[in-house]
Amino acid sequence: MLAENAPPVCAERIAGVDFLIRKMQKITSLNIVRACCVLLAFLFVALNPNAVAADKKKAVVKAPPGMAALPLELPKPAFVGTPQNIKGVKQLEKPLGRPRPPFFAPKGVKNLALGKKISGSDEEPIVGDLKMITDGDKKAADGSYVELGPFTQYIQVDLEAEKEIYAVLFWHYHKQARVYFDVVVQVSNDPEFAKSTTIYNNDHDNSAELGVGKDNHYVETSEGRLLDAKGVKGRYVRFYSGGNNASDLNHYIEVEVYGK
Ligand SMILES: [Ca+2]
Ligand SMILES: [Ca+2]
Repeated sequence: MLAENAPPVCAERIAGVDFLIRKMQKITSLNIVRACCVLLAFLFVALNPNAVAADKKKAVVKAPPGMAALPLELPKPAFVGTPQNIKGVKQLEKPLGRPRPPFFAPKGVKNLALGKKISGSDEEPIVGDLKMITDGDKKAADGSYVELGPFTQYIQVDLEAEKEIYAVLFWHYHKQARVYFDVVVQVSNDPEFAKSTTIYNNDHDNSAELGVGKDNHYVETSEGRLLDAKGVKGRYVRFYSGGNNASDLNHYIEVEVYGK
């Protein structure tokens, strides 16, 4: 009985196995073709001279003659991503979404504020000491910021001589995303600021009575706020603020004044 039925079963099985082998071979060949296509596409993009040139251009922004990028040392970020808790702030600058590009200033420019004397409208801060504002520590942590009283307050750096100022960089607070109000930065040769040059002002309603400002509100980050001071001459730099979106208080972690 079995012997009679055996040949057709065997032939059927062999045909089935043969079909499976051919199917597998077909699938394998298809996968090889697919892998080759991916590899070719990758090589085309990677070795394309235009793509390579564009990549190099992106990586190296050349300094104009006689200029160099400011040698900034930034603290570690304390938060990442787009802040969600800031609502109802008018003229709020959108975060760049990538690191700030280099800032070029004449060669030899350095941070003149490091270790320099700080005075201000609140010489007995609620937290910390004014000298912490130029001590080089820019960390977001508690113990690294100075907390001044509420409403409009200022701090002032004495560079000890008239200097050409090319950039000003400052951190109010960067443990969480915050917006400080009435941020005004002025340069003067007069410690009383009877005459001064304003290099930043985002007091849009003149509540600080220093003039109506047109500059943007911005979110504090570990990159700090970098201002182009365009070579303005002066010995003193004054920083105003009028509270922030979280409280009426004012804070400083560090200020830097780049010049020569
Ligand atoms: Ca500091
Ligand atoms: Ca205001």
